[in-house]
Amino acid sequence: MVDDGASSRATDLVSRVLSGEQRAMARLMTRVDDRATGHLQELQELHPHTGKAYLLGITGTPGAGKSTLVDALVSLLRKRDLRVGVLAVDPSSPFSGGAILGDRIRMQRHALDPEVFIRSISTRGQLGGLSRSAQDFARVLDAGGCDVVIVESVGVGQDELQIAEVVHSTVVVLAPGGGDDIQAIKAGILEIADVLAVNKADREGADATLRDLEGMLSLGEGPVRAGVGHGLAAAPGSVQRAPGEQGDADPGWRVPVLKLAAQRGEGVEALWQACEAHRAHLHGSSAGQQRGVRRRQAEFRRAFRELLHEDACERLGDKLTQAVTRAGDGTDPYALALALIEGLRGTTQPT
Ligand SMILES: Nc1nc2c(ncn2[C@@H]2O[C@H](COP(=O)(O)OP(=O)(O)O)[C@@H](O)[C@H]2O)c(=O)[nH]1
Ligand SMILES: [Mg+2]
Repeated sequence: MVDDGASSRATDLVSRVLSGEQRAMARLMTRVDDRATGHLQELQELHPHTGKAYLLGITGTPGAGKSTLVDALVSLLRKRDLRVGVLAVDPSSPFSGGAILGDRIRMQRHALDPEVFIRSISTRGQLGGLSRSAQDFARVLDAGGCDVVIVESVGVGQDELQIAEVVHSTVVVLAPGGGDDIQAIKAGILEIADVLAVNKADREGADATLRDLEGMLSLGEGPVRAGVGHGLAAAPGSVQRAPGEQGDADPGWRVPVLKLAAQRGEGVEALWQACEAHRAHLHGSSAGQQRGVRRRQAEFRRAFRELLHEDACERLGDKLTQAVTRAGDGTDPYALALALIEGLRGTTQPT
């Protein structure tokens, strides 16, 4: 955990990242993943060069069309000559740490573009792994000159809630039919939406899903407002967040509800405009400032928790391994953990 002796190499790698070299960015991300010696110093060296990129989260039910949307967004952003990073979270393969094949194939037309960087993230069982990787990787992409960093995550479990802490704006994508949208709503992912999108508008059922969604939103905390004019066809509406609602209560922002046909690229432009509007809103509002503060506090907490844990493991060394063995005998795990911590206290305090 402690950085030692890697400083000249670190500086070289960092300066290559700062000059936007893709291979250097990939290398640094791998070093971060591996917790390689010196990686903390490298991240620290990057820090002053970050804060410029717009971090956009795309989440929603599996199969809703998130990757298709990301692909279309990348095309749109490239037309505007923006440099784009894509981080894809793959909770389905916690052991592989590898790329998501389908998404890779889908995005292959961008893969050769030197202005597009695509990387998958897996948690690898690290403490706070997903959000930490997303945050650190986004930082590398930011420092490497990406104007926009898109983080795609599946709206299942706690993952997307963690990701929402990392990004500036969150788009929740739902698709008609199958009841997945209802599940998503139950799982609370609507609460993290800054922009809502119903994809596959080319299919039957999109309008019904939209109506369901509106019904639920009006039953929930936020009153449904009149249409705002986003997306395809008639805009279904927007939602005002209620004060005290879970997540970032932001009474100044109406969550637009958009219709999309990502596969045909329809509605993508309107969706990007809604994201830009949210970005501008965050920039100019106290709610945006508060959100920034909360994001940095969450990041600090994660950093502190992880480094504390690593430090403790390092100092315990063999004692930890022995304790794990003893725990297998049926020893009370809490008593064992407390005893170890008590032992650590002894090592930090002068006798
Ligand atoms: N009909 C239709 N299918 C779509 C649309 N967008 C994506 N799909 C399809 O939906 C499936 C899942 O898409 P994908 O982007 O992988 O979803 P993800 O799991 O949310 O990332 C794929 O077969 C896509 O081709 C759309 O606008 N209309
Ligand atoms: Mg996907």
